[in-house]
Amino acid sequence: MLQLQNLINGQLVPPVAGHYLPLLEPATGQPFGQVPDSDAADVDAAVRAAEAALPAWRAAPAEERGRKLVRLAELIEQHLESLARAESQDNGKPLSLARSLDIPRAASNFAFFGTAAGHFATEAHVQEGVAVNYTVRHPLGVVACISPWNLPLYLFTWKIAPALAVGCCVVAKPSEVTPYTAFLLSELAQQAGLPPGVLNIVHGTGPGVGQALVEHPGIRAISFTGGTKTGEQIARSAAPRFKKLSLELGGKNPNLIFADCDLATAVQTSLRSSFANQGQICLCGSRILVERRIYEQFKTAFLAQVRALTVGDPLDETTRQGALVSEVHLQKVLSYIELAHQEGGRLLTGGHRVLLPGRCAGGYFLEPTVFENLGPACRVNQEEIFGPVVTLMPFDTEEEAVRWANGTEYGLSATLWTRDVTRAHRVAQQLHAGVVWVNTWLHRDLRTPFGGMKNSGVGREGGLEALRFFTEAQNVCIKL
Ligand code: TXE
Repeated sequence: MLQLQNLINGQLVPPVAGHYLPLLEPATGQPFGQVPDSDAADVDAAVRAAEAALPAWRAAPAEERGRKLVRLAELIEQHLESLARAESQDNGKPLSLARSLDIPRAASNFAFFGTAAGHFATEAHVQEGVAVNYTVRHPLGVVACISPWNLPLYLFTWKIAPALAVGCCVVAKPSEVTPYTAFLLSELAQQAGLPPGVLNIVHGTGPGVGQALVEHPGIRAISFTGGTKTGEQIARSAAPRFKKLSLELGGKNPNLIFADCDLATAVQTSLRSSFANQGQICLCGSRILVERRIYEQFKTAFLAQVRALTVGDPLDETTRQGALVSEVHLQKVLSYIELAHQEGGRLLTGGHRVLLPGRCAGGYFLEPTVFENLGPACRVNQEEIFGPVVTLMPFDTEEEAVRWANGTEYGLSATLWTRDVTRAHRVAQQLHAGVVWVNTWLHRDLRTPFGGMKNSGVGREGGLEALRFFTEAQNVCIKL
């Protein structure tokens, strides 16, 4: 049976108290390993190792740090297949998706921030004849990176890479639901030559080791991705200790589809933005608002594609919908399907658990599901479901579409389909969303800031914003 371990001070070690949690495979419902159920003692050992490694790591030239991160990116690429299989086994996503999205983007994170560190400019201001002011951006020190289960290695590395690039040392905690690839990264980090203590990985539950990490006095900043409720809890714990926070939280993202759009592309991309990763991506477009005069046309074409999505064994190359991450999460999503019926929704396709034969008989599978006839204010259109469930709504005016799009507590992303470039700019800038895609979805340029508005988050990750987050600015003034 696979037994994962913590990475502390460059060594793979068991949890101090010797407690473990079971690792379940979502596609089968069967245990395939154990993960440490670490506690405050493990966190303390990790923070002390990070503190010991910090002086040399932060003093190293950015280019030297960067080379190790780029080496780690190369090792991830060399182990792409084994990492993709581990990701698929742990999370339930199709192997094809782990191979094409999750693992390549984890490598890109290290490659991008490994080179960005060398281009991390600062600023100076000259007061002619009086003084020169320049800004020094010092690494914060030992920081915590905490990530969710939906894109395990992708989001884990998305935080770790910029922190290491600017000279911080990291204590990282992956989700206890999908820790496998984070464990495999521990082994690659050692091969890449990261000095002991620079990167430490502790496994365990949120309320257990996660809370201990957030509260530890040696942690200067917390970069968190996960649910809005959890973000609230972390902010409450961090506030009295004046820790810097970056919170990437939930979403309830709208797709606005205008009649002048490229309909075939809008349908095809909406299929991905609705159901990729079984709808378990915070950036998924779960509310599809369609201009009334093409509503029936869009609906017919969209439903035909949804019904063609194969729900199956994630290891099968033809599978487009794998398993949801856990029985608990599957039941949560099924409860929202029941709620949609109660709120007057008309089920257009899906809506049922899928029982597969063979090795996947005990897996957590669900049909991709589409409802219509639900108003913008109902709970199904207000609350994050985080599964393969979307709603279709016809709108009559641009103003109505923008009002509905903005009408939730979230503001993470939005997708806009129109050929009218003036409308694209006008509507995009009215949307309360940290990321707006026009005629595309999930396109990422790592140089750009990423994050949500309203209850979707605080702070920005990605690009120079991420590097800046892990530093604190000092202004030096020289009198002339
Ligand atoms: O989140 P949880 P999950 C959101 C997505 C969904 C959620 C799903 O919208 O709501 O994440 O991921 C740890 N102190 N996003 O269920 O439960 C926990 O162990 C410290 C948004 O995993 O919040 C796990 O490692 N840590 C995002 C992590 O927090 C605690 C993109 C997340 O757990 C803790 C992806 C505590 N008290 C998913 N409690 C975006 N906006 O980009 C839990 N944890």
